[in-house]
Amino acid sequence: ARAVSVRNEISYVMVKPDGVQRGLVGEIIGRFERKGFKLRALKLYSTPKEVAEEHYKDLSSKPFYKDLVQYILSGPVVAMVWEGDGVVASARKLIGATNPLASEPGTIRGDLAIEVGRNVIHGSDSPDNGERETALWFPEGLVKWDQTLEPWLK
Ligand code: FUP
Repeated sequence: ARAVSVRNEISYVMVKPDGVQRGLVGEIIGRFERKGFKLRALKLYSTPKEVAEEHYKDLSSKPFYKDLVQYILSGPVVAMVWEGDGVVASARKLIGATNPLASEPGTIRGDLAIEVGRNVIHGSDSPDNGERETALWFPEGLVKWDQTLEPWLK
């Protein structure tokens, strides 16, 4: 039997406006589904400016911060929360390195992007940030799954 986890780890994952406009939403969601994580929230979303600024507040002193916020506001995003043991680190592996030219082939950025300023997808960088970002983007809360699911959807 599976060990009882201390908490259900969640990652905030977002298809950025370029990914939505390029029609990559299905491709990206499919990779997380096939990996086996559990989808807990999903919406197509016109990001409010305050949410974009809060999301990237740790980068507010960076020279690219203004362009980054403008990019995130340039069109709708697909906001998601994925759950599972180790989902934060695993999602980062699926996503690949921040700079798509340095991302390994087989990763989302490695396969689908070339520019750091248009890198298609976001994934939380720690379980704490998974919680923080989820609360920011989904104040309405997550969707509960029925507890009688098949065992591969833990
Ligand atoms: P990541 O966690 O991989 O999204 O990377 P960071 O948190 O370091 O950066 C957040 C976003 O800032 C990146 F997705 C893209 C953008 N960025 C730039 O535009 N230029 C840079 O030099 C670094 C990051």
